[in-house]
Amino acid sequence: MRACLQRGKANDDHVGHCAVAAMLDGLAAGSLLNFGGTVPVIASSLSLMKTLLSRRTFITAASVLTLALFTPLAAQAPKKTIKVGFAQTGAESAWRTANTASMKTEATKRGIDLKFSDAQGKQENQIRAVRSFITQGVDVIVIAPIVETGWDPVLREAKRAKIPVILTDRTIQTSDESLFACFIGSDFYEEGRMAADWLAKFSGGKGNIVELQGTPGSAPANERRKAFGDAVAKYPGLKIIDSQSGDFRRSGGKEVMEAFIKKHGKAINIVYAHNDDMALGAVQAIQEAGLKPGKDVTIVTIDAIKEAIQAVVTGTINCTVECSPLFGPKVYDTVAKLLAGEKVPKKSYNKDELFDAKNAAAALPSRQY
Ligand code: GYE
Repeated sequence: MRACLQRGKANDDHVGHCAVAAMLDGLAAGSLLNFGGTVPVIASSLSLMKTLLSRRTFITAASVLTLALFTPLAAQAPKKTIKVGFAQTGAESAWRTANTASMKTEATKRGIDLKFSDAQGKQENQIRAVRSFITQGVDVIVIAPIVETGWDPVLREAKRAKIPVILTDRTIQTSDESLFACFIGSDFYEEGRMAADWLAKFSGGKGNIVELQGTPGSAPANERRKAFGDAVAKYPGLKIIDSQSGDFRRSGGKEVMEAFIKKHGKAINIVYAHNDDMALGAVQAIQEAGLKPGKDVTIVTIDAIKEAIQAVVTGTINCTVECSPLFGPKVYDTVAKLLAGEKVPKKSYNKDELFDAKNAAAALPSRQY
């Protein structure tokens, strides 16, 4: 109303507009919101307006007011587009490609404005992306943290800007859990345990193992390594004779496996890979060395991408433990809940399965990634 007066335009329509604006001001302030007390206030306001305004202006003003009063509030306010910033690790594996696709497709489906950043495997790029999301004023930030440590400073910046952070896929180490709203991912320790228990049974508790580790310092590499080590320690006949990182990449798995074969030759009975891409790289290296993967060398791995399940059916991989990358729907459900002020579980994990020669063929046709 004040703005109307200051602008100083005195024609009838403008005054009428200002009178309605004043009443809407009152509405917004809550004075007219209670319908029990609304009628007398409206009546007296209307008679005051009648004396002040021309008939034409009054009719226009009154109908605008009626519309404003009886249109539901939700219909009056234009729906705000939710902005989400997603700091992805990179594109190191088929798992990652499926994860990115799930996040992008689901955002489009829901009309979410997704700001996507690919950190190309470097934590500093991810941190820079998070800072830029803060500057852009997104509603929620989602991070798939490449490594576990080093996140506190940038998470503090997000907290100061009052932007909730969802960690997805990989966990972090922090002394202050209030720096993130929640974690949505898989239980990597459980995956490593499942792989080791399956192997213990399949091998009869005997064999020399080489391990292909994921990205150094990442939660899945740390947890899958620890769980597998803890479990095989119970079988004196199972020995991990070498362990190197292939960075979750197919090329990395192949190169490291070539080096292992050069070093240990036929002493290798088992490959444990932290992901399918490295396992598929190792399959190539074993074949090129003139050996039969899946027969001469047992291969157990994690992710259960379609190509690995196909390899189980073919017989070049023996077992793959599932780790679903399809987090899009769950992440955006959580975004909606956080923005509505609802409580969400601090940590939620997928339930994962295991595929070997017994169930791989049946799983193949419906596999989504
Ligand atoms: O196993 C691997 C990917 O963090 C769970 O990262 C993810 C892992 C997944 O590149 O294939």
